[in-house]
Amino acid sequence: MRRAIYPGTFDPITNGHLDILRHVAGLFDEVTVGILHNPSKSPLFPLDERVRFVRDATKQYPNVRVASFSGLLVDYCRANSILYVVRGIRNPADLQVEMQMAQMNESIYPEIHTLFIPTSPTYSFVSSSLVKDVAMHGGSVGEFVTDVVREALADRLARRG
Ligand code: COD
Repeated sequence: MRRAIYPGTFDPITNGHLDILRHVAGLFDEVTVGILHNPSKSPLFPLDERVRFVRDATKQYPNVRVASFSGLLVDYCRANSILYVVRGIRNPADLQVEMQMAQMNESIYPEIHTLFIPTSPTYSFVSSSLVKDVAMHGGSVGEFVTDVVREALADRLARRG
């Protein structure tokens, strides 16, 4: 079985992430969206909410599963017989960082390979950070995230007063 992981923080998942996933779901038998659980970082959304957003956004793909992981990505891959890591590339700056990560991962676990997928121009400027920033300042983010995420961002905003 050809297995891949699409790892990330997904705080929260955006339509840019989903655009990459659409391609990957057609390429592999099983794709795991691997959500990093890193208690030392402080994401806006806790892990269980990020998992819920991704589950909701990927429910139309029968071969996509959602999991969280902590520790090294390559250790998760080794333990789950995953040989491909998929990453989205928005611009040259992404590529530079991603090349370094891919080479580090491959030096630790030589069986692992990273596939880079260029983002569609429609989403090349979208990031989780910018979406949060726009939402937190009262802007509209409906074209960048799912309805579930948009509502959760609005809810956060309302709770902040
Ligand atoms: N269009 C297309 N792709 C996009 C878009 C967009 N608009 N926005 C983001 N993406 C892509 C990113 O390029 C990335 O490929 C993926 O979506 C996930 O993005 P993020 O921002 O949610 O996730 P990251 O980049 O913070 O994830 C980093 C990891 C969690 C993968 C990394 O830190 C990791 O592997 N950590 C585990 C510890 C480890 O193994 N460290 C050693 C690394 S060498």
